[in-house]
Amino acid sequence: MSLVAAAIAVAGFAGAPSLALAQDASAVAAAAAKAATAKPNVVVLATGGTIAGAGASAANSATYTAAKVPVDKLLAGLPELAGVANVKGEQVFQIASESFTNDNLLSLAKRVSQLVKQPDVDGIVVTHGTDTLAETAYFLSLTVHTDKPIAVVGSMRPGTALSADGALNLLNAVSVAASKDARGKGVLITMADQIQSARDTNKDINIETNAFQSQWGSLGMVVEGKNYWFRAPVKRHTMQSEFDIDSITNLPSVEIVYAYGNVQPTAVNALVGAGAKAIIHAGTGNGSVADRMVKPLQDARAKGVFIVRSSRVPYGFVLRNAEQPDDKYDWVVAHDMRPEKARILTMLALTKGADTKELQRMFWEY
Ligand code: DAS
Repeated sequence: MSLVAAAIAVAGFAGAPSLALAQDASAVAAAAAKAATAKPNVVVLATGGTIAGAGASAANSATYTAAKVPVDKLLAGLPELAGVANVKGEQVFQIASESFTNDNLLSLAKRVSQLVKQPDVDGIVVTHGTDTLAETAYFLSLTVHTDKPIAVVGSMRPGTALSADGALNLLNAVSVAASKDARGKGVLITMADQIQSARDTNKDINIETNAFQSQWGSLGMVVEGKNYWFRAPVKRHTMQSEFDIDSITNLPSVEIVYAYGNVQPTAVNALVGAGAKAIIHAGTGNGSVADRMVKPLQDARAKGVFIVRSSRVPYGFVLRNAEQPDDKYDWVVAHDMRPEKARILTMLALTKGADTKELQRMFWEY
């Protein structure tokens, strides 16, 4: 139905309109068209996850299949979006995010980079599984050169469940992506009404809707379409980043070793043998390394494999030369980066041929 016909239908006029009515209707149509052009243009790139999930019944809030609902259905199920922005959807992937690969990261980031260059695109939303959402969001923050808002969003419950969180999360994400005051703040994670920095936000709770937390706190909140800001990021991102997805075609093998009581060097030796270019050591405490692990890691370093000391402890940050003589061993510390995010930054650093000194600088700056 055309806008004019719709206007007439809404006005309750039946049959052929008089000239006056037709003029009213065309004025309504013109106003509607003007309003549409006045609204920001947001592209929603869908990759799968719970936000696209479906369960067998409304009582299934935790038992469901992820990555089922296509983006057009997601958007059609949220008519409130029309009041926020002109929204277009693209189905980039349809996968549960635990299955994301480096190739998925590269192709998604390249698509985002293409779209943000378009003058008719004002903001981007990426819908994503929550399991690796924070890694993807950080990767985008490090590699996409734009100050346009990019909001990454997921949900902890499928849309079929009672008190599903996906619809409001998606509405909020589009609202933030459409906001001028969200420009220049780096890639954002918008879950449970929070606006958080991709850099230091992680999935800290695996069964609650407020799953995403940052030890440094949210940047702000989005409530009924309005953003309330309380702080801004101080680390480099997007426009200030030295990494550019448009010039990256491959990501090197950077792997993670998790420390625990009785840990053995088996994994380290296997990863070095498999050609890892760097190993992120997710140590205990402040990035501690078991005495029996020091030599295997030194041997790896001697073979040219970078060693980055991170921690399995979620909050705080690893001090350089505290638990281990990093200067002497030529190792790097991951600062406050979780192991899986330290891996993202290290992969990108190695695409630039960074040495240990450069890699450590990047951990202080990003
Ligand atoms: N399997 C999870 C994922 O795709 C589901 C989710 O929480 O989004 O990350």
